[in-house]
Amino acid sequence: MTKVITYGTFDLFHEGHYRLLKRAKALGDYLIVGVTTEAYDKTRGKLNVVDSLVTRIENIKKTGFADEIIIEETEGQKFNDIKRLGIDIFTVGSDWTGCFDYLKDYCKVVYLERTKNISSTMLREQNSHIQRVGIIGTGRIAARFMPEAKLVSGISAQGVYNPHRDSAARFAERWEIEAYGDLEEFFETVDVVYVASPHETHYGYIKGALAHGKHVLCEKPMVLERAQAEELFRCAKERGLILFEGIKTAYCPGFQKLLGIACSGSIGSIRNVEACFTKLEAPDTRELTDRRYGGSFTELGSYCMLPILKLLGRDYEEIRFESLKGENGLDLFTKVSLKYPNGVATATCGLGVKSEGRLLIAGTKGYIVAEAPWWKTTYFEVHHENPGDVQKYSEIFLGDGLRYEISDFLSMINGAEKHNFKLTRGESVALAGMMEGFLRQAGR
Ligand code: C2G
Repeated sequence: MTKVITYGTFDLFHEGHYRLLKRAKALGDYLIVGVTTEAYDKTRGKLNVVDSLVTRIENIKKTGFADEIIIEETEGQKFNDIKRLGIDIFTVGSDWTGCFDYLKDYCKVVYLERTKNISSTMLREQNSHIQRVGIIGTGRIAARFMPEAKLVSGISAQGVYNPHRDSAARFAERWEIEAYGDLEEFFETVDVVYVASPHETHYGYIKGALAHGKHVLCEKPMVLERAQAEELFRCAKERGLILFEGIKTAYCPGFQKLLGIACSGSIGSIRNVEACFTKLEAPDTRELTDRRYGGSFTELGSYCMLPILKLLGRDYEEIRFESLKGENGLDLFTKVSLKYPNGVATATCGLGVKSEGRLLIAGTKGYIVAEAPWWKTTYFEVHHENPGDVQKYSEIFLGDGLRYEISDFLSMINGAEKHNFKLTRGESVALAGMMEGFLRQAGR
């Protein structure tokens, strides 16, 4: 008798799960399915699991493919199960290709092709919660989005669009999704859109996606003009759609904790915020060669302006940009100084100058400091006049951190949260206005 084992969460049970189990069963005579517990999913960083363990088990039972169902509770359990249960074949979807090769010493490992198209009919009949996401753009950030989206339950990567069909095809092959070179066809096949194309193309793509009735998650900076941001938010509101700017820091749990403490009064009234983010880039990267939209402020300014807007607000009296430019006129280093009625702030961004990337929040009773990479906040300290009076805080930050914004975007779509307080529309509009002011001053 050939014994086969497979594992998964099997949340919001769909066609991809069904086909996986069917083919797993066909690999042998006896199929064991390991179902993850909520606690295990939490430790491996899977967010938004909706169905209870009982429901997920029931759904697997209903398929009739499983001869036995076990619970997966810990990391490293697979190895022990294979030994204990006398398994011949371990199988899982090809989105995990290579990840379980270490089990090859103990049994055969088979990666079954991931189901690309979770058909809309099956979704309508069985489950309306899964959002099929289409990705616009095939660059580095789009590639980072893929493994992160996989760890958010309720979203399934459907396809990618790039006017350069070759790029779309290569990306699609790597991530086992569909490639689209035709925007109309792309919009017709997906439920939500993730915009990860060059900055200046965001406006057009968002407008198109909203016109097709799609919710949009857009990479920062969402747009480069205040009026464009206002128009797009208005358009989304009129159509009952979510338009969401993805500045990952805004959604990560550590940054939320930091804001909570900063606003709790423990450092008194906030008077000064200094945020610095520098990242040395190779000279041939888009950030340092796109003469119109590249440079340090358009690239990193959203991160640095975020804590300033969150803590001191949008009503600054003055804003001043000072840049050091490279030979092609792009800013390699930009310092933004803001003056508020009761406070001051500086944002420092660098692509060609390296500095201490730190977030410092000074108040009338103490200060908070978070060292680099504070934009992926995992640790910060609260200090007071007495140098011995220091509180230390840490918080989890999983993977690339995009999963937090994806998870919040989904919650908004599903109506769980009415307002995106983590990054409000007003704050996104203000950021677009700053980008506009900066580009105008730079003569671009
Ligand atoms: N799957 C698939 N096609 C899809 C979606 C999922 O073939 N469109 C497969 C996955 O590759 C996996 C199974 O269905 O083999 C269950 O998927 P999930 O519920 O997402 O579970 P996962 O996080 O992949 O768990 O220990 C857990 C396992 O390692 C994998």
